Amino acid sequence: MKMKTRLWLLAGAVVAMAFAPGCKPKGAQSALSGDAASKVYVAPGEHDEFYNIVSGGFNGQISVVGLPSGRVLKIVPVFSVHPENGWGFSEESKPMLNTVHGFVPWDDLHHIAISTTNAEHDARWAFANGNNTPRIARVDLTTFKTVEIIEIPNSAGNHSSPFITENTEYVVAGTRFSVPTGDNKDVAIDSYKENFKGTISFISVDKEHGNMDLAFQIEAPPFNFDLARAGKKKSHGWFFFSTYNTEMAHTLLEVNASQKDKDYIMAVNWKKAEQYIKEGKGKKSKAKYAHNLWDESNHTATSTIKEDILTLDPKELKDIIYFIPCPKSPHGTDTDPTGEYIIGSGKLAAIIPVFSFTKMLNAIEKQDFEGTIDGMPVLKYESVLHGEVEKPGLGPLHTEFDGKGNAYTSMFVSSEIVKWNIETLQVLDRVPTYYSVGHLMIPGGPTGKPHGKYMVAYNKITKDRYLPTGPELAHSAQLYDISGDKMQLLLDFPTIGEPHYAEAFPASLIKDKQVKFYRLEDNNHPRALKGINNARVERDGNKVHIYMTSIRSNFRPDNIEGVRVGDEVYFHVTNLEQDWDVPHGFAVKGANTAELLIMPGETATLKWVPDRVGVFPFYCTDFCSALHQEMQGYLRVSPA
Ligand code: CUK
Ligand code: CUA
Repeated sequence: MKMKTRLWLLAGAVVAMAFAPGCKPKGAQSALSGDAASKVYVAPGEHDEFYNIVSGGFNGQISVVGLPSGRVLKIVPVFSVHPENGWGFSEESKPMLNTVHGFVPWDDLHHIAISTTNAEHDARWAFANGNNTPRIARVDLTTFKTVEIIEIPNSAGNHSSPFITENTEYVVAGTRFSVPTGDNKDVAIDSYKENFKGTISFISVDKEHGNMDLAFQIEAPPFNFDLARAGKKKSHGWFFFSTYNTEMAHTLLEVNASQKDKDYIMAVNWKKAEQYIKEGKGKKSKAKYAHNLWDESNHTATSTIKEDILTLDPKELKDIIYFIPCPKSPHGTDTDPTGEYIIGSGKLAAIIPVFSFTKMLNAIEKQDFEGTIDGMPVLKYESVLHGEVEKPGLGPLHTEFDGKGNAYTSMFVSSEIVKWNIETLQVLDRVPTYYSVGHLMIPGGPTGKPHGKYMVAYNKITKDRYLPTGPELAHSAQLYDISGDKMQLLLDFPTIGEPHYAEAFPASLIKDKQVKFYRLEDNNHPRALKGINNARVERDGNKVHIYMTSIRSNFRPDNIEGVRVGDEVYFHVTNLEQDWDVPHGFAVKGANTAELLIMPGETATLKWVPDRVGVFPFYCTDFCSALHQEMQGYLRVSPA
């Protein structure tokens, strides 16, 4: 009882401080060191050492940042439309944002997973989650383009994703919000415990092309699942999900989901689950989901609605799920580079528990359980525990690793990062962050091969770090040198959107694999042109197809007549350039469908239904040559 009161007091303090964020960490000196500038200076013409792939949070995008400079290199639309390049505006790209609810062009993107082989970054793809309308996207890192999005059925609040297994066999997603499963969901909300379910989805990834497929789902109790990690090396074949709201509350979670001193880490034996699926033990059911694929050969996306699902029920198959008690409302689990240690980050806990994979296996073998949940074994905290990090700070959220036996945990409430030794559990160093840090990132940090040179803190509160820009401020990232014993602050840099997780990998992995332009002869778009000769206008009923070319510095055709009010006009613009870095833009006065940006060798389509008579100029929006300003034309619209 006494224990409980203390935890409640702590929880109260945590909540109170969480409502007063942005206060400078007390007693903490700025860790800025004298030679910081030279360590982040990337001379003009030089390249950064690492690509940092950063989630954009509520903007639904990914930004690509160079490290150590902090320079933003690109913004990639993922669960968003993007006025910079016409993504979500062109007819070809719209299907990428299709869902069973129709076109959903904005979502909330929190986490990045970079593909791995043997638990090391191969950096072929970046995976990212859409939280709100549950989706997982795959971004091709040779084009930095979103090439696939798969919707996740039987899920809501897809926060607990994407996490990958060590050879990118699967991308995995857990439900934040449990929901009634299947397509028929009209049930009373207070029938939560009976009718709502958690779900863990295993999405297979094709080794060669990366294509995703919903392989199977595992039913889970209606807990809220938070961040997870796959086991690696010795723990390859397992998955570790943090859970909260194991009270199974469906209202006022702030209070009702913080009652118990411990929630759980849910350990999933996915190799076993995979075996059960192979043995035909999956139950067939239906729930619709969209699967959208970008085809680089015709520069066009297609969206397919699927519905067949295979589900495993761990109430019957009792050896796929085990629960490890974990204090308190954990926000994430992380597995160290060896795969032996599993770290829980209870955001309301006063310690950081470190679990041992070996001990977990022993406990399972000895059937050393303290009980069951729906028939699934609950292990004993002490028998799985390696040890606890004491007094780490307040509000532990996320942990990364340097590959030298150390872990680094972000402390949201006390605004600091704490470095500790995984074996001895001793706190070795702490540095303040300005201000409340959410995720932190070490290049290669979640893999078996971290590059323990830099660490980045992605902070939630910016306050006074930059020139003020009205009510909305850029979020702040901070770069630290972690090559020595003490962490040293090197650089503050503003970020795009609200970064949550990010990953980084050596630029050498991909910089020579970048697609510079698309070969015209490989362009299989049905409306593509291979040269200027076939530029033309074709009418098909009320549809007008304009086969247009763009090359420095003209459009053909550039005087278009014969279009009538109410026609569906399709501008199919092929960029004939065959050189790096020569996109052309396309904009028509009054077109409420916006603009295009067309890469060299690519065809893109702008659809517009003119609603009035007139002559409408169009022009290229991307400064492409000395005669860019001459790159224009007219569309005449006559009465219907
Ligand atoms: S969450 Cu943002 S700080 Cu969405 Cu990964 Cu932890
Ligand atoms: Cu083409 Cu400007």
